Amino acid sequence: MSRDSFYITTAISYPNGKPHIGHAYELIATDALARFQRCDGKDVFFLTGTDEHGIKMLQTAKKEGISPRELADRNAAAFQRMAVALNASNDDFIRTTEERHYKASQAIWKAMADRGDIYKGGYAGWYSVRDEAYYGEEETEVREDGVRYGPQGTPVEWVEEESYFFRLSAYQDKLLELYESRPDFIGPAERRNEVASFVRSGLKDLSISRTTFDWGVPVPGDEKHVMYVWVDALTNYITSLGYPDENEAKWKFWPADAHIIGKDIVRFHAIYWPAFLISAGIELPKRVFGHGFLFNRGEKMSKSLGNVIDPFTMVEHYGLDQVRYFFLREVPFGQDGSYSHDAIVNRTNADLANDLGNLAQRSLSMIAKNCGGVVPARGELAEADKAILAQAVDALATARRTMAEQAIHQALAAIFGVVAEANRYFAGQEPWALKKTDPARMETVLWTTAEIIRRVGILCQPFIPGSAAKLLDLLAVGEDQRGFGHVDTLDALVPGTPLPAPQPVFPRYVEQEPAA
Ligand code: ME8
Repeated sequence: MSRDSFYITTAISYPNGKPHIGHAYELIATDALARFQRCDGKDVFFLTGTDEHGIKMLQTAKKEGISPRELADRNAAAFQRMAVALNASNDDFIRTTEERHYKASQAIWKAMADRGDIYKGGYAGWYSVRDEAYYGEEETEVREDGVRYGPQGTPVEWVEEESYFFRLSAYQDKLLELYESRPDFIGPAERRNEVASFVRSGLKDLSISRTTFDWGVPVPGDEKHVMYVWVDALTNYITSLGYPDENEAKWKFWPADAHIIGKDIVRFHAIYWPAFLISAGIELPKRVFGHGFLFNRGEKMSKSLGNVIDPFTMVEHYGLDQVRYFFLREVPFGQDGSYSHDAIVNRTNADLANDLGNLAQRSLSMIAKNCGGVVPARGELAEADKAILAQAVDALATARRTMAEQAIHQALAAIFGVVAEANRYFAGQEPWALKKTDPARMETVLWTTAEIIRRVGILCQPFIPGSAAKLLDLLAVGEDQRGFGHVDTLDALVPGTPLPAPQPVFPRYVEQEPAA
């Protein structure tokens, strides 16, 4: 039987600058969602990449005195390095300047044109280069500084030129029907309400080509025009699966299970993208999820504002799994979040170093010292042992339910709830006292604790993959015994199996003394 497939994507980032924490956050979260389904036995395809066309790229390149391609090459390499530094498990990294992507973008254009949804006209209206978005006049306002701004607070400029249009207005009712009949299409719910009310207020046809520059995918049959960057950008999600060659093996992953994107670009994914796909006769993705924005102690970060924290530096400073854990646990996925040095240190020291790290270190050291370095003997399990082991099984059920709706923080809360309870269990059972009074019971308690660590280690893999692997290594759990199917068994840790010498897995963050 073939395994169920699961396709998940991040947005593709503009490589007009280096990656920032917002990009890292989206990649880490999507990676956790992808790894979760892999651990649960699905055949997963996970895509990320860079969105290299558009006026923003062109203008930045001009400012730096290089070509847009040089700019794209330089920064796309940094985004690729970031994916490696974050231990992202993406199966492909797409760059929209690749040949395969030109092919896919021109094919979807032709499919929409064949459907009669593309016509030539003239555009006159407002455009935000920062958002690469067209806005209706009623969405803009002139502020005190005399500059006109769009709804995301970025300046807009007047554009007037020959342009192809997509008949978006013809899709208004179909889109409303879609949001109605598939309430899970857009998440979280507040994003769905925003999108639906925007669509209800009326959709105008969309300008989908430009003639005043040539940095983009040429319009098939009229090479004076290049495609509007969002037409080609959105197409990346099917380029990677081999579109338009639907015989290509990877096409089985379509439709996508989830597009994970930031809340600022939900409009493109929940309005334009389904309209393009319906027009081109392609199935719709199952879900578009708009996560929140990260703020540095409450301040919005952006390349243009220049208050960007480098994800590489952050990982080097706090440790990769510490950064991954902090963002996934601390910020309810879907809401905005803030980070600060103190919040990262407090959260990771409390949950990783103290709760999980100490529990593992204390129990495994006791096993090394008192049980001859092998998996302890398991006597009959007491109610307390069974209760804590059952809690890990419940946490898996909770994690499955919450991860299916991208509530990553809730999945982690359930898993670390087990860790907190396991600490109470360990303290309450006092295996160090049992050593003298009831050594057989001590072994059972240590076995149960090791078994809890095995279960938690398996459950933690999607979120903190490197550290979870170390924990499972310390328990000599085989590589093929680490899927979620192996959580609910009492037969995995076989008494008498030799264990490696215990090693601390989660170092405590210690504040450095300021230099004298
Ligand atoms: O929007 N916090 O690219 P991009 C959290 N190329 N997420 C953030 C963030 C922050 N401070 N800043 C940005 C684009 N993001 C387009 C996407 S998809 C076909 C094309 C998120 O480099 C943002 O919401 O501006 C988006 O999902 C992703 O990072 C890339 O942003």
